[in-house]
Amino acid sequence: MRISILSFILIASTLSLFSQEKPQKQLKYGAQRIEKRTDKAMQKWRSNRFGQFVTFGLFSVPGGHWEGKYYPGAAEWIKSSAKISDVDYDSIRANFNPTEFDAPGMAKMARKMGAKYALITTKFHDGFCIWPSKYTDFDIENTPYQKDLLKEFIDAYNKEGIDVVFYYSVLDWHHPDWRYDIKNKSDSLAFKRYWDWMTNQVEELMTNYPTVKGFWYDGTWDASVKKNGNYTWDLMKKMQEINPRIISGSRLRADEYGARHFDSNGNMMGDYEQGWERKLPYKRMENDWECVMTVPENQWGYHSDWRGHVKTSTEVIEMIVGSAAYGGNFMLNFGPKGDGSIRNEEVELARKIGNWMDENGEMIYDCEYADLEMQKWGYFTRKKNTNTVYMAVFNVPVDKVLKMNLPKGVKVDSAEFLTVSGDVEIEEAAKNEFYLHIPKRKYREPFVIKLELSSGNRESMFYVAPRI
Ligand code: H76
Repeated sequence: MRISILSFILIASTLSLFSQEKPQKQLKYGAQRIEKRTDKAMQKWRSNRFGQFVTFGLFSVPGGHWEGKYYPGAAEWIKSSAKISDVDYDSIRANFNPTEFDAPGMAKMARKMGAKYALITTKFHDGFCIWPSKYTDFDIENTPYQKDLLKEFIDAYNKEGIDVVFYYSVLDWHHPDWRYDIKNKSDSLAFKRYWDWMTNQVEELMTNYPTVKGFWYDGTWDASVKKNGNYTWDLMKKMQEINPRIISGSRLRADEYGARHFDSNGNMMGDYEQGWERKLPYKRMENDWECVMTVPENQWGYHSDWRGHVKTSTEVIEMIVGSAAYGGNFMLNFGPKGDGSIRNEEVELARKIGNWMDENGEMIYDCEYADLEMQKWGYFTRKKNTNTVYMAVFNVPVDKVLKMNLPKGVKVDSAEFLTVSGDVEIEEAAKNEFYLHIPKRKYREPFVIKLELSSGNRESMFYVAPRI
């Protein structure tokens, strides 16, 4: 009898262990929603897929060198790496005159590269603002340049049909009220003042540049932010009050337990996952996400002396494709020189990417995760809510046969090269296994094959249920 009661308890408790969901915490400052945003603004953001990131500020003037010394670290961090005093760093302002910053020319270059949206550093960690802000003197108004560079940028890019998102650093090396941690009452008062000041700046940005589509916050990893998750919630709410369509990455947010990006229940806080810096997931993702990538290993602001590996156009193209293939966006960073001009390496790279995007962009824009088993030759994308699937081939097999396993009942109705000439021959090699035979020749560039699939499932016109 005893044994049976004991085993009953054992079985019951084991069962409840398996059946019970993870305990959900009651959160006041967690995720605003569980589902993906489906509104027009977010759909547009998602369909953009490829963008340009521009990192520009006072650090662009020293360009990785200080007092004759070379600093190998990220050039935009030079105040920190070269231990530059506030007064000395401030003195860069006297030499900040980016007369070669050609916003219309840059916008044209970005459009030709295939960028549908752009991100620019309005205020980096150093606290310097590239717009005339009524809340600080540490801004572009107080440099020989004087003009509003941010306005030039957003106007020029919008004119080329490119959406603009603002990078804004929460961390601020310049503001006296910024705190890394909250250790006492005075820290907490100072940090509150800082947050109010920052909120004013965000409001100023949204009011003065009303076409801004979103905010890309950075520098939110310190204890001060983690201990004040409610502040990040308030800022998000404030932005939504000003513009309900505004888009914000997950990096802004922390909940009341200090969990960042994803709240203590595992739900994303913000409209897209913003943690993909210089890396890509290369796996199926449940949430919207965006990758930001540098051209050299780790330089965002202008560094006059790039060392180590510099990405080729083919590598970057593979990352653009690899992002779209897993339902994400990709942003390539540019660091204009102190005078505002764009270095030759970046001009050339943009041109090469643009040539490819011009021919093959059809497989990037408005495309999503195809929900097909990826193969070693490259990546699949699917035109949103259709049976049109694209294959981007980066590794051509020596026998020139591209193989794929498709879900049960799914067939390849047609296959054709998007831009290169020649025929693609379809072979149904086995159940659910298709081989595409392509002409036996040398392929010098990654190329795209467009497929029309049909579903064996009469219930659905799609080969798989469309996902948003
Ligand atoms: C760390 C850090 C910053 N976040 C990247 C987007 C760069 O701005 C880099 O300096």
